[in-house]
Order: sequence, then structure tokens, then C-alpha cells
Amino acid sequence: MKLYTFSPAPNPMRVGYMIKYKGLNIDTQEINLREKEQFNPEFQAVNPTLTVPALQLDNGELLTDAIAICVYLDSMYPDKPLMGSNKEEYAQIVGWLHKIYVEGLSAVADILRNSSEFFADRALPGKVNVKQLPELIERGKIRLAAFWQMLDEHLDGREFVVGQQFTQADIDAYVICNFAGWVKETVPQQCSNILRWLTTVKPLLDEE
Ligand SMILES: N[C@@H](CCC(=O)N[C@@H](CS)C(=O)NCC(=O)O)C(=O)O
Repeated sequence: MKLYTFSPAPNPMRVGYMIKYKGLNIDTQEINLREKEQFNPEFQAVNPTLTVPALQLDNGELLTDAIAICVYLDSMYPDKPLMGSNKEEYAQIVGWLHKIYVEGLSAVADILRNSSEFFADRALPGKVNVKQLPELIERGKIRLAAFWQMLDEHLDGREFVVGQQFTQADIDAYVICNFAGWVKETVPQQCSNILRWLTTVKPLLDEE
């Protein structure tokens, strides 16, 4: 098994925190997106979608989505489970990973990729060059505000995003809290449930 990643980027970070939390040792190659290494022919041959993370399995197949990689790694390394302790929790976690990606990560990504000079003509990741649309910056901010509100309401009376234990849903939501900083956004002060939840989750993932 071999992981292709770029540790500081948000989708790789979802996988990176799982690996760190479980204490796994996986053969890893960094593809430096700042240096545009995803366009190198060697990486294109591995992952024609030109994105990270990508996990090459021992049977030669490739997983190109963080959600799939997390599901796979959790089933391969079940100690310190992060995908729930029963079928119902598993289903809820998968739903939350999808929701956090669509409503949180892609909102921040829209703000970032449509505003930064670095992403001119690269407003979306992947093979096709896509021009920036400045209107998506404001829309991204509205979507992110809605995401914070939705998450804050959900965390009211809850210690974790799903069930009674720390899971990948907490990791993915935590990644958004950090990724928002890339566009100078932070968890709003009125989101007291998110701020309380962060004091539980942060020490599990990052040293103080
Ligand atoms: N569908 C993939 C998307 C992965 C993705 O968009 N990765 C970004 C880094 S966070 C990337 O590879 N970007 C390459 C680029 O900007 O060209 C997933 O869910 O993991």
C-alpha cells in the first residue's frame, strides 16, 4: 500500500489525522501541490485525476477520495475505530463526511480557489482548467456561515459529531475549522457549541 499526499492540504489532512490518531506507518510520498507536482508525468501515471490523497492498494487498485481511503484504512486497521461501532453509526458517519465535504470544505475551497492568484485558471482541482468566478467568493462565505450554524446546532448537547465517541466525522469537521483559516475565516464567536467541542477534539489530534 502506498499513500500519495500533500500533508498541509485539507483532503490529505483528513487522512493524515486518521493515520496519526491510529499510529499507522504507511509508505507515503508527498506530492507538493505548491510546486505543482501533481502535473508531473510520474504522478499522472499513478492518478490521472491529478489529486491527492490517493491510496495505491496492494492489488493495484487506486482510491482517489479521502472518504474511501478512510473507510478502507479503518477496516484494515480496526484498532482505535473511527468509523463507528455499529452499522447505524457507520451510516451516520458516512453521511456526515459527505455533508462536511459538500457544505464545509467546498465552501472554503470556493472562497480560496476563486480569490487566490495561485489558483488563476485552477478554480477546481483535476484535469480540466477552470477559470475563477469572483461571485463564488461571496457565495462561499454565505455557505460557510450556513455550515457553522448547522454544525453548531447539531453539536448542541453532543460531545461528538456522531454517537458517544470521537470519530472521523470529528476529524473532518476539525479540518474545516483549520482550513477556514486559509481564507481568514474562523469559527464565529456565537457558535459556542463548536468552540466547546473544539476543546475536546483538538487535544486528541494536535499537541497543545
Ligand atoms: N475527491 C477528492 C478530492 C481531493 C482534492 O480535491 N484534493 C486537492 C487537495 S485538498 C488536490 O489534489 N488539488 C490539486 C489541485 O489543486 O490541482 C477527495 O475527496 O479526496
